[in-house]
Amino acid sequence: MDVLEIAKREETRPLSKWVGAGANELSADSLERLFANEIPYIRIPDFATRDECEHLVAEAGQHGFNAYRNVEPRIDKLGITVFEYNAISKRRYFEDARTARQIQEAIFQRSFDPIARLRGLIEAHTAYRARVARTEAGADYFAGLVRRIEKGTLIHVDFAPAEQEGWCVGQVTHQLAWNLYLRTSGNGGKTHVFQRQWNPEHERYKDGSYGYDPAVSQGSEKAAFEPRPGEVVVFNTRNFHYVDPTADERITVTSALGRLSDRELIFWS
Ligand SMILES: O=C(O)CCC(=O)C(=O)O
Ligand SMILES: [Fe+2]
Repeated sequence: MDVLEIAKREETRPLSKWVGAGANELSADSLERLFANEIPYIRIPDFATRDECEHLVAEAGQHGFNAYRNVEPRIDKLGITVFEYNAISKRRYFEDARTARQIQEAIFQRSFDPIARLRGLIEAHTAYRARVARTEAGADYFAGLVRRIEKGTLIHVDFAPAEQEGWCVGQVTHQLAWNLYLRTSGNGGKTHVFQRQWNPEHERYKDGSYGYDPAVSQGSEKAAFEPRPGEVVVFNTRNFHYVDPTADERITVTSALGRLSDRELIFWS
């Protein structure tokens, strides 16, 4: 093999290290670097005030949380996810999405709407338009769970092209998640992100539910952050990631944020 060919191979070898550190502002540049997997996350400090966060928690508390099916350790949430409806049906998903949206509207109206705020930031600081995902037939997805992850998560990825075959959200080219941290504790609850993106050969590490054997992340750099109330953190969920258990409460509002084209982003949960 000649030198040129070796150099070419080096170029195409997947990165195992971040090129840069996490960013502290959402900009056209930081967002592109997140899509390109050059940086581990974008933090947006003071996205919401403590008061706004507490109001949202109080309003969400008026409604019943439910646990993800077949997820251990337990994760509670308000709202629905496409992932759960793989085992039910698309028709039921869009029926249930209406009810979930009504409940969410009631909560956001009495506190504030983090999706509208994030969309505003994206459209002000980048060239993308952002909207809640919708089918070609005009059915709206649900976006924006209120979620309690207090016992931690397994190592996993969230990547619709691999998980949501036949759903239009499965057409995204890149997938991020944003979490607005409403309540956190200084005691645990860190989020860890590996510089390793899911590909089909990783399926042999799958543990039967949504988690993967930790060996899947061997040899890749890891970044961690300890979230603070009021901040939004955005990261690329095609990377393997997990959350530590916490001794106290850990509540977020969250959704996926996918890139459909070089102009268009969609939200869904
Ligand atoms: O709660 C977090 O910090 C991240 C949870 C997670 O796995 C995700 O948003 O995809
Ligand atoms: Fe995740």
